[in-house]
Amino acid sequence: MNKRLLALLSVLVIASMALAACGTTAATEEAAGAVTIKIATQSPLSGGQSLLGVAIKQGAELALEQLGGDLTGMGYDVQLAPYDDQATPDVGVANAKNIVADTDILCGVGHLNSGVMIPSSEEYHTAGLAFVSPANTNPVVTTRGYLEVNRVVGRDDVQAPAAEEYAFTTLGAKSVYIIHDKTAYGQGVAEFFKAAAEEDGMEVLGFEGTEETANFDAIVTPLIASNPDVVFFAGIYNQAGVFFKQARDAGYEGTFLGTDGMDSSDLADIAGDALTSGGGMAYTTVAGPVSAYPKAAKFVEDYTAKFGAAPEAYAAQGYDSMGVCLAAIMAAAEAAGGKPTRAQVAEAVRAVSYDGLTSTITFDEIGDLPTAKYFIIKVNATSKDTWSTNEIIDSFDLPSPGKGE
Ligand code: ABU
Repeated sequence: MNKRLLALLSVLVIASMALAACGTTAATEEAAGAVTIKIATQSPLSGGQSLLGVAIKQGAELALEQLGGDLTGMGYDVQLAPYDDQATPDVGVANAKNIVADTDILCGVGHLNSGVMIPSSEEYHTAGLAFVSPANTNPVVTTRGYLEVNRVVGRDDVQAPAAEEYAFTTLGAKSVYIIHDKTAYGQGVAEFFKAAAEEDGMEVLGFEGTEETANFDAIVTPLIASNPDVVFFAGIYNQAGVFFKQARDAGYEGTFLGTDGMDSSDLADIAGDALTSGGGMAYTTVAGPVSAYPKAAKFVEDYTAKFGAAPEAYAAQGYDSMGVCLAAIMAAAEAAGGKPTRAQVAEAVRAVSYDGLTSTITFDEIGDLPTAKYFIIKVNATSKDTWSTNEIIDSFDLPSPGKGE
């Protein structure tokens, strides 16, 4: 072999070694067969909170179908990997271990419940797997400062004081009875509300945690005796609805209040006219009705056509969370020149600027929206099919409180 040919061969060998060291390109991956990328969802797909959990999964599924084309065009087979956390921490963590063990999963959307997200995300963090939460509002979700944990909604240390301000200033309430569901979400919300009420000089006549779901006599009896102006229920609609009905039937005439865990049309089916009789019912939320988001009109049409029912709360946020995952994977794949690593995707999620249905999504240094939207909703519905008649009383944008100490 002459010297010139030898030199050319050396150059080719060095170039191919350099290419291998940089990772494979999408084209070479595709030549070897379609390369799979999966995006997980985790939310309750069964049980009493599944209306919201299914909405998250379906929102994400629609986004993958509508927005996954760029990655498919690069030769990737992009798949949804849905998991049912049953709104239960142990199930969420067991699923999380399976999710992180599947190396094709590069990003995730979930959960509904902060009490499930907080322990499950320890697994995501250890495995370097980015998750985007469409619904979790407990501050601890992000204040641990994990790169892999992000959310597209606001926080309970903002929405619970907003609920208290509504009770104290708008309703003129002088006394409150606080009930929570003993979860990270419910207890956290209850404590934020209580602190704000005490600061305003509102009388806190009761502060009870309960996991009861059927017979609330033990709480309703002292509540009726203390006759608070408002009852603040910090928990989720499936439990709250039963309680509201029993408290109204027992003669409570004041106002029921809650936060975003109330935002489900199932609440109206469970509680019926307990929501509109007496002083009625109102709640704060971090996920407004889809009609509040000007860019969501086509989403409502497409979602309703595909799934046969209008989107419930968090469906649009599920869509946006999937949109963030897809945009981040795309950016990371382009930068890497091939299938990105989880670490590259996690960095890309944190750096994203994504034009979503609910806002232009960027994350601060702990994975919160720098500014989030909050709503106060008055309930007019007494059955599922009239849930859309609920009224937005107020909405405001407030900055994230950050990491705190
Ligand atoms: N914020 C939605 C409902 C519950 C949660 O964060 O646990």
